[in-house]
Amino acid sequence: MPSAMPAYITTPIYYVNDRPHIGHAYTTTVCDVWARAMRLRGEDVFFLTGTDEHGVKVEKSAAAKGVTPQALADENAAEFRRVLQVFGLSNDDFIRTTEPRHERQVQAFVKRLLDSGSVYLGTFEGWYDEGQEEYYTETKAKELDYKSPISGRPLARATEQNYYFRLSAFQERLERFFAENPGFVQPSARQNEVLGRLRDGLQDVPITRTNFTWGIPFPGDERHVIYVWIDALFNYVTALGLGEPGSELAKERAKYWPAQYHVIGKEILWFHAVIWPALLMALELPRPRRIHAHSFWIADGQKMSKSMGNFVDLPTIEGYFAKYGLDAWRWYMATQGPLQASDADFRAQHFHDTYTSELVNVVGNCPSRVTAMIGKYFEGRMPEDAQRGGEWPARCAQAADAWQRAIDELDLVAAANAPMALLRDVDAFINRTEPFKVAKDPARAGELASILAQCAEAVRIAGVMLEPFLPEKTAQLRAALGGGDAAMPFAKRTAWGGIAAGTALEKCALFPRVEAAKA
Ligand code: ME8
Repeated sequence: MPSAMPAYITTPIYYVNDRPHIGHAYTTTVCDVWARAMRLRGEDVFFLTGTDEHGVKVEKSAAAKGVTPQALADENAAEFRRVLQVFGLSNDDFIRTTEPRHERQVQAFVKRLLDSGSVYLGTFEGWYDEGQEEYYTETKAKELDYKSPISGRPLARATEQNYYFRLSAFQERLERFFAENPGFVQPSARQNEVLGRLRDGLQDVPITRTNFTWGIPFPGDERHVIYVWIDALFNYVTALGLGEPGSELAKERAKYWPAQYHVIGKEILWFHAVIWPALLMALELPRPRRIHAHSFWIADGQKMSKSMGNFVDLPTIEGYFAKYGLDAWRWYMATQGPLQASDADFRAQHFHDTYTSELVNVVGNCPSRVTAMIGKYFEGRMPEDAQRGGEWPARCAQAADAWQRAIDELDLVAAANAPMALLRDVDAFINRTEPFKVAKDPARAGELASILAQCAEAVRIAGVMLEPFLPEKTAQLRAALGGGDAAMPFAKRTAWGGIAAGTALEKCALFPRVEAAKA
């Protein structure tokens, strides 16, 4: 049964001054696996991604290329869109912050903040990190030795009149909110960081800029443009039409708010865990249910960075697709990635070993063994199981339960492990019952039929749970096991007895062995 609460999941919106790389692919794939899993459960899912197109960085990159910021944004947004297609990602919309629907609503929200007194005009004296477009007070700048914590470049002295968001007024409400929602930020190590910084006390934040023009004009004072981060955070609600209640967009999509998950990298946690909830409080809108801040992919033990130029880039990723297939890439992202509190090292050899030990040796080999034996001993027809599954129905139900609980927690490793453990159990069952020996004794034909029917059915059920991770290969597996209605809800699809006796089954080979990567 679809639950009454729709499921909304978002990625960060990506800067268009950069080409898509493993980091973008990663977060979007994590969200895609979750979105597919929730659809499989029959939930009403909305999965959003998009591009963050304003700000001084885009303005500067465009100037360096001799094109307008809009032209640069158009080109790179198109590239991000193309990449999503190549990756087979199933997002329901792609929002761009230069779209009129977004700009109009951001202005409407900022106007509301101004009218309610949450935004005011003030003067700032302090330090500015140009690369990050971030301002620091004297105290903070001193702590940083007057250098950007990100790029290491010197901070610039700045005096500016700006509009400010009264963040300080939300100190107590935020503290209460965190106390009442202990799981708001995941993993918990990240929540502790936020709480620590919150205890230092909140200061009002400037939310406009006057030193460049590539941004959304501040309503009523067009010398100012809205700070790119404020503009960007609102994408999560402008895509749903929340800034224009009563609009067609809102009628269709307002039901998706609040988001169940904002999935982000840990470097942008403060904006999502503190500034965003405070903005929503000021607007009297519900807060998202969870912020999941994952860690980073690093490469061969080193931080990937734009300046080092060692990001696993698109051509490299496409090389993996060519060699191992798209599903193998998704599997590595989802099961070996930095979803929790530690970084994950991307290594070609590790990719290869994971492919071989999990996809070739288990997900590929187990169905191949089972369908081959059914081919050999039962002319490729699903045998009749007089034991009605024996202990397997309970074992499969337990795996499906574990899978569901893991998906609720965005624990993709545990969600992948549920069907993997099932397949390993099937392998162990085959090794223990030795159907190839049983087959030699005609008196044991019934036993043989039960063993293989149980294996085939357990494999089918594991396949359902693997669908969000391996959409292409599990479609092949489904076809080999006689098809079945992929649109049925998860509970029905994982119930025992989906393959009727007599159904024609085909031998399937899902993951070919691939030669080891060169060091
Ligand atoms: O920050 N490992 O955009 P962005 C894993 N526009 N994930 C990584 C990664 C890595 N090494 N590097 C990047 C922005 N990411 C803003 C966001 S949201 C309202 C505005 C992923 O293009 C990760 O999700 O720099 C990170 O948060 C995001 O890319 C940053 O993308």
